Amino acid sequence: MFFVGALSLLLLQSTNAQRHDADLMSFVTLRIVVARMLTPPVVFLDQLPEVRALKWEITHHDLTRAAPGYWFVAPYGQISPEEPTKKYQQYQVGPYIYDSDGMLIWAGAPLYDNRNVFDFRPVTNIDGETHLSFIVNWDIDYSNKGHGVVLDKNYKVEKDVNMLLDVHDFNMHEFNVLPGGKSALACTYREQEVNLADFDRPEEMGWVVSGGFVEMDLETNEILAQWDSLDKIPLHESVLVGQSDAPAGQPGWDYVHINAVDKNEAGDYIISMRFTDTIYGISGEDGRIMWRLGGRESDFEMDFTFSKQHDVKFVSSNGTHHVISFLNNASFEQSNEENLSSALFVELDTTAMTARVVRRVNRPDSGLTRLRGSVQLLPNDNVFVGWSEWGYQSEHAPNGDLLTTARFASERYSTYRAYKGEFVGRPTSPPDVVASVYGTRNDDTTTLIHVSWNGATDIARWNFYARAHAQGSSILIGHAEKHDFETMYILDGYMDWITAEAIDKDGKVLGTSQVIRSEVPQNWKAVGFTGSTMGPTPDDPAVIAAIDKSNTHPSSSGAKAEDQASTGSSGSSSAYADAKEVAKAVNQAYQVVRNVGALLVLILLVCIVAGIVVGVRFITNRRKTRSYQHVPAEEGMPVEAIPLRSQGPE
Ligand SMILES: *[C@@H]1O[C@H](CO)[C@@H](O)[C@H](O)[C@H]1NC(C)=O
Ligand SMILES: *[C@@H]1O[C@H](CO)[C@@H](O)[C@H](O)[C@H]1NC(C)=O
Ligand SMILES: CC(=O)N[C@H]1CO[C@H](CO)[C@@H](O)[C@@H]1O
Repeated sequence: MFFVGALSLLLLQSTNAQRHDADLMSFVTLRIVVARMLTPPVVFLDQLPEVRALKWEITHHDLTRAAPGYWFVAPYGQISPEEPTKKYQQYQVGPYIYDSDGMLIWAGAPLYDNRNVFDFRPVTNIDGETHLSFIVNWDIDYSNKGHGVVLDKNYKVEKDVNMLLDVHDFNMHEFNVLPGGKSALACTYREQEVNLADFDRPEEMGWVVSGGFVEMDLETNEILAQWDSLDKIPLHESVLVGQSDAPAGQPGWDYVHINAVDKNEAGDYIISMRFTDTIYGISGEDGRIMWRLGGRESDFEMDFTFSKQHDVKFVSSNGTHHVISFLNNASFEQSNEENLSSALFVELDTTAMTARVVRRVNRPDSGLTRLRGSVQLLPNDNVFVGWSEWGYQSEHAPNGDLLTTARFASERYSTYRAYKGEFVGRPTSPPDVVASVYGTRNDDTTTLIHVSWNGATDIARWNFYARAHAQGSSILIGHAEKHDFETMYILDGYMDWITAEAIDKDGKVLGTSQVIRSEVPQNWKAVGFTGSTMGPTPDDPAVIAAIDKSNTHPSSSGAKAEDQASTGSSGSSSAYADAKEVAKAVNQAYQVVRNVGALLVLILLVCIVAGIVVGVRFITNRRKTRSYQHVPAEEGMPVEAIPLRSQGPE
């Protein structure tokens, strides 16, 4: 009777969960549900992290000219951390790597327990390898102000720096690891009280949020350099506040809104202030403003305009002549000065004081990026632009041709910045395998294997092995090309003690899973099995493999059936047809389980009415399920205003 309850709960849960999540991927290997029975009989459902990565909508205009590499994004629903009671249970926000077809490579959400991260990027300037860096959001209980993290290719934390200053949080805009990886730049926001003399009101005081940056030592967490706008950028440069505005209380006028910082080889800095429409060159020697580009007090003769810019970076610089890149969103929440946003590459001559646009990439859908965004020059001279909202991003050839556009299938998420780059990922945990066995007769069983390896790149195919018993030798039972994050493999027979082996394109073994037992129905009779109540016993894979070699039974192995229609890239068409048959059989088996389950819901209800305690965690699971619908958005609030002001914990 109790397995009945367990089964029904499982079924209820899975049907509920599917309602509001068509825009999310789901996986067998990353969604592990274990039903355990104890004496006295109480049903537990242990649910490990469920990873639900975002799906993409992608248009490739010319994939042949796209730069090699993966996409690095950090989707979030709302910027501020959520209260524990409302905490979003499913793992969708956080650092994610995809390939250019939107295939998931790494779901990093479990690493920081579903916390928001920002500015997730590949870092190539430390040594010969690609590292990963990002900012982890502050804790809701304010036990941590957030931190900057660098991971190695094994996804191990290499550097983890805290924000030591008197600021509210580790600001979300920038974590810029400098060449060599010894230090990194970050933005700071500070609440300060100022005299309004600059607005000809010397008798008045008001609060402002100043903008600054720090250079932090990644080893010691020491602050190597810091700079703040308060005594450097007067109020009247701001386009957000005016001469006659009433003074503000805390947190104060967000009068500059720093959103990017970079450093050149000469040791000077470049910063972007969104609310002065200005890019500033800051001397590394004494912190003075060397020049202003744009805004009310531009020092340059310019052949262009820009406003509300983001992600200002040096492309090249020799101290006097610079090429810089930035996103000219030309707009913010309340108004726009231009009709569309663009990525700009500008050549600055700081001797003649001229600024010329050398490259412009317009937003492909002619829209406006009012918030956030990023621009990245790729090694092959393509430009990769993150337009931010809904993860909209595009890649452009040197001649301006649009190569790819993509966005999240979901409008519930955005990413602050988006990056592209090559990366080798070698997780230290083994591949994840799940196998299950179905069947109605002893001679008619099917084994369904799912395998994935979160974060592993370069897997070309999977080899599958089984054993006749725990100590049996491992026999190759088949292989499948990897075409998706998770690979499904179906074969005839009851295979057990299964392992999966990840193989790269040269045939090298990248990693091997642990030996796992195949899951079987809790009650074989209930799923229509006609043989003994004990169910079938595991087959000897050596026998099955031998049959396969003799080629009398093409469907028994080597046939691949994937979730989506197969690309038919491997296996003969007859093998594929056979695999489809097998897949159908398995589906029917699922169907049987489902129908049985529906009947059992009734029985379950009877149990509950009778006062029998079944499934103490039913309520818990319902709450988890419901939170699929709870996708927070900061309604009615200017998104960037929320965590960026140095407010105390709310
Ligand atoms: C910097 O580059 C410009 C243009 O390429 C060149 O004219 C100038 O002499 C260079 N300055 C230094 C200090 O190398
Ligand atoms: C923006 O678009 C409108 C209508 O399409 C046009 O009349 C206007 O000139 C454009 N403004 C700019 C600054 O390009
Ligand atoms: C093309 C362009 O950049 N347009 C506007 C950008 O923002 C500045 C300053 O706010 C406006 O003056 C430009 O017209």
